[in-house]
Amino acid sequence: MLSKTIESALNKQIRIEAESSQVYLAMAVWAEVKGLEGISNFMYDQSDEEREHMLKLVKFVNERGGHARVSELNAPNVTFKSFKEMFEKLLDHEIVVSESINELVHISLQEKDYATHNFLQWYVAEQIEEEATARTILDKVNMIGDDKGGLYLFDRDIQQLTVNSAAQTPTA
Ligand code: OFO
Repeated sequence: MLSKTIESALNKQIRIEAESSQVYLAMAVWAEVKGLEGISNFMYDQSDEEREHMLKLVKFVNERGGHARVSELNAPNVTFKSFKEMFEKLLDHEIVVSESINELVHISLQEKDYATHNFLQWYVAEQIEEEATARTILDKVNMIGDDKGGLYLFDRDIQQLTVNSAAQTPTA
């Protein structure tokens, strides 16, 4: 059975994951409108993944005798000055999410809730991977700068990145 403290902390994370899904959905839409299909598909996939993260938490809270809360969400940014700015925001966002997961892990230890602590390790690992991906992308975007040809190739390459991360999902 979840303590009220843990239940409310997990519900806060449910909201953050749902907002993450919206953040990436907005990025997917913006990239699609700009004609960059690879980047857009990558963001649509990220958005789906965040929804999965949210659902995993929802199921966990309900299974352990809590009540998962479906709450209102903050609206995401829907426009960006450049692709560079968009990917910077992506990394910033993942860092904020990692901090939130770390805080949740801390609360689970304080509450001596080892089942929740164990469950959260998947999120800890996931955040390491997502931050690393965001940093890799940002490095590439910084190399490209304003070069249109580079952006074209990057748009094609990022589809490969999507394929790789999708291929890892079943074994994760
Ligand atoms: Fe939910 O994994 Fe990133 O934010």
